Amino acid sequence: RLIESGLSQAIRNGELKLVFQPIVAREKLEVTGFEALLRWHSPEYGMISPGMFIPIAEESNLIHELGDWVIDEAVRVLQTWPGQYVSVNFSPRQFRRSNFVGHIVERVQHRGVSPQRFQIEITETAIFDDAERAADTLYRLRQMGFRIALDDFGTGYSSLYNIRKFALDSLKIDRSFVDGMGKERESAAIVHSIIHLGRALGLEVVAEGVETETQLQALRVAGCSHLQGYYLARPMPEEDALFLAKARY
Ligand code: G
Ligand code: G
Ligand code: MN
Ligand code: NA
Repeated sequence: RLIESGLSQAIRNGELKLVFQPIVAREKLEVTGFEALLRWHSPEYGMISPGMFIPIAEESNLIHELGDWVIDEAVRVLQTWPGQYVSVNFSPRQFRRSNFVGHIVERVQHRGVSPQRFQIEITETAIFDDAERAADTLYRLRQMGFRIALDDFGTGYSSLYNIRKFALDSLKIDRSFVDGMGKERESAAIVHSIIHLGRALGLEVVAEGVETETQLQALRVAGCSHLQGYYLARPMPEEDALFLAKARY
């Protein structure tokens, strides 16, 4: 309750902001896009992680108000970059709202932003419950040119079923596999399998949570098309993202 009313106020009081983490291409490490990540600086409680408040917002309609704020803010910042895309996380309830496609089109395309520069990140949880409806939604979004990424790939249910059935552009390898790569054979094998699968299907494959030079090199050698993680760059404020976007494009 407390967080819920606090959060609603936080939106109005400007306590929320987005930070942006670069997603870079394998070869020359140029920045092709940025993932938008939500931050709440509460004057009362300090920094609160989205991992903490998104699940609470998800329990009420607040998730829509919050989500719309994120979309609008992401679109605003995106328009300052020369060509990169923004990748926005959507929670399952946002994705399942009625007329999700119309809603996104209105907030992005109708503001003169090319859908090719707006990536929708969803997890398998979002598409698992009603696969047929989800497939239809994704198909229509992709028809309009929006980019679709499957986040935390490998941790959800029926992963292989999902990538066969759904219109996607990108698979994001969950960082737990990247983290385990140098530790157990199993993680390394899973990472390699996802990379091969993605390539065979013509999808971009993004390794998340790259934290060391060793991981970076192993992933490049394995042919992973894109990389993201603290070793390359931490999530950064709008000004720094703009600087990087201009420098590297
Ligand atoms: O940035 P951080 O590691 O604190 O993010 C924690 C979790 O919150 C991650 O699962 C991330 O996907 C999610 N998250 C971050 N920003 C947003 C957002 O704007 N909307 C939604 N739905 N989830 C977000
Ligand atoms: O669920 P999702 O993949 O959207 O979560 C993204 C979260 O991962 C963000 O909160 C971001 O801060 C965090 N993150 C990004 N890069 C790294 C990394 O290299 N290591 C760790 N541990 N977390 C990361
Ligand atoms: Mn994500
Ligand atoms: Na992820």
